Amino acid sequence: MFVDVAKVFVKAGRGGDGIVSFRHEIYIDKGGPNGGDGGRGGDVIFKATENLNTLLDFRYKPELKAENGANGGKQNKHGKSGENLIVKVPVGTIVRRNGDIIADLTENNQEVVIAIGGRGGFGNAHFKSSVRQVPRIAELGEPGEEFEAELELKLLADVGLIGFPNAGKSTFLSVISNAKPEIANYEFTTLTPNLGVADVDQDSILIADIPGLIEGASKGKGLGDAFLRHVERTAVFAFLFQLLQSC
Ligand SMILES: Nc1nc2c(ncn2[C@@H]2O[C@H](COP(=O)(O)OP(=O)(O)OP(=O)(O)O)[C@@H](O)[C@H]2O)c(=O)[nH]1
Ligand SMILES: [Mg+2]
Repeated sequence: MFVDVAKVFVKAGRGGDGIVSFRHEIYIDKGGPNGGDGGRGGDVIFKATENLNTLLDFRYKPELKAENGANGGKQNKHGKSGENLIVKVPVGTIVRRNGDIIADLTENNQEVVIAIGGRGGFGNAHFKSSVRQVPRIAELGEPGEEFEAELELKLLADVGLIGFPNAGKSTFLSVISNAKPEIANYEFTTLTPNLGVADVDQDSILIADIPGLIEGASKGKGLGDAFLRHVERTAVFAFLFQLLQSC
């Protein structure tokens, strides 16, 4: 199934807490503070990949959480940082937060931090000074960023094939590229975009074939016009017309 919009809850890891601890050694009267700092919370990172072309996975995984940082330990032990969560998204994914674009992943392997992990808290060892030899305070870790991210996929093709249903768009794509789209002699054979790669000299171009448009599509007729988002960013449109109408 092809899905080009999705909402996911992203939650970066919480920073670990710093702790209060003092050295306890037999021959040392008053041990100094040795409470370690908490580790940093993991980030939620989106990574674009050419191997995906739908946001379908996010329908089943609506919550994306990175790991929390661990608390600090005795003997100045620094808490372990939380692992970053790396989430693969299709190239062409736009991420919004409250309607504002915060990321547009247009390149293969591009990575963007979507939600930042919280800072770990300082342990009491951090607060030792000449005037404060026995600090009994430590900080709590900070929460990671969390919010609902709105995802929209706008495929990034070089050429967009547009036309009435049954005009021969998918046939054209099947001839000039490696794609094997469904072809049939009825309207709306193509229900979701097909992508094909065509080799041109030493280069290759990406071609998108989208469902046919009929008059009134902007008002929802046929399959509507929402699929136009996938050819919004193409450099070239190719309009296909049927020259001979059999009757
Ligand atoms: N005679 C002739 N038939 C063609 C040509 N190109 C496509 N067809 C036929 O036209 C019909 C529709 O072709 P498709 O490629 O499925 O058309 P489409 O524009 O993708 O249609 P939708 O996906 O429904 O929008 C099929 O039966 C094709 O075999 C052509 O150049 N000449
Ligand atoms: Mg088609």
